Amino acid sequence: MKTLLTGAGGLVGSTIEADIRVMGRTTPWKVPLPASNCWYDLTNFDDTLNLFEETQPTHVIHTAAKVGGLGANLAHMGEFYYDNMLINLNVLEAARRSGVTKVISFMSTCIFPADVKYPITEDMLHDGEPHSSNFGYAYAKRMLDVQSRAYNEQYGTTMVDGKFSFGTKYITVIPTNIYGPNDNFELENSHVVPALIHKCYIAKRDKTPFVIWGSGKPLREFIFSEDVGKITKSLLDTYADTDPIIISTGVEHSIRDVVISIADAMDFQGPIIYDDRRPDGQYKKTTSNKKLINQLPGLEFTPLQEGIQKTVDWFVANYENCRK
Ligand code: GFB
Repeated sequence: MKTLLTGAGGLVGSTIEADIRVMGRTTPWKVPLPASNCWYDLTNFDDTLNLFEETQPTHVIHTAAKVGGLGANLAHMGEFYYDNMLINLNVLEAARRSGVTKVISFMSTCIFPADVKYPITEDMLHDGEPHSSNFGYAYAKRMLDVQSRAYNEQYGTTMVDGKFSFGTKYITVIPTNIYGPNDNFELENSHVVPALIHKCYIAKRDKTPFVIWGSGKPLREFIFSEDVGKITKSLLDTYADTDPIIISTGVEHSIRDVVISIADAMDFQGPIIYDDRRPDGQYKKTTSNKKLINQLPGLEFTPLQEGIQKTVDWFVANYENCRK
């Protein structure tokens, strides 16, 4: 087995061991890379095919994507659609042409229909429009499920010397809001946890208020990146189905809960302001993690406060060089 990991420098990718670790050439990466990492532009098919022909992997964990938080998706809807469509089409087609048998691709719980009954389950994926705040990204990500199923349909089982042999078994996982070390902490375009950690750091350093977007009332399920890395490796080894699988803790927290956890972890005592001129985005996206727990019984998740403390400690220790 020879595993290739795309998005190796990213939030989830940095928690996963792999034989070939691929960084995105478009990533403005500030942290010096270990020499073993290689750089490819996955929005370019020839570059991507060259990567697979050079390395000949048998399994792929595909985490590479153009990602961002609420602010970034609202401001760059078209780019999020275009870049992610190219990356996903290229990686799955290059994998297929190179004879890769198993691919795990990453989608996200924000791509489910906005108007849906809760808790969300995997079979609701295409039951309606995604939330208006990120429909470009959401539709591009949903096509990973379509492309994986289409390939399994056409290339899933092949006849070799008159005998059935398994071809592509391409699956998708659907994690909820992931947070942890090595994230993008950029103030305007990153996800809520890294953005607020960076803001709280500045508020404490400059003795200014800690400003939160929106009301703080929306609910999110947050999962620590190291847990997602472990779960992904287990699924790569054990998950034999081809339907998508949600990766979430099944525990919801309000944005206000997160704010308090970050202020505690940073030992911030100053004023906290909720700026209702900024959007709340989707109110909630409660998911069911029943399928995951059935697949990996006894699974334990890092509690929010512990994960936040680890992320704050990493950010403070790596402030000079991290993505911000
Ligand atoms: O992670 P986030 O930006 O995106 O979280 P989504 C947005 C929520 O956090 C909204 C609140 O309720 C915001 O009002 N928030 C408060 C903030 N302060 C801030 C801040 O300073 N920055 C940010 N970013 N939010 C994501 C998708 O949706 O869900 C991703 O954009 C991904 O693509 C992820 O799929 C799972 O949670 O709304």
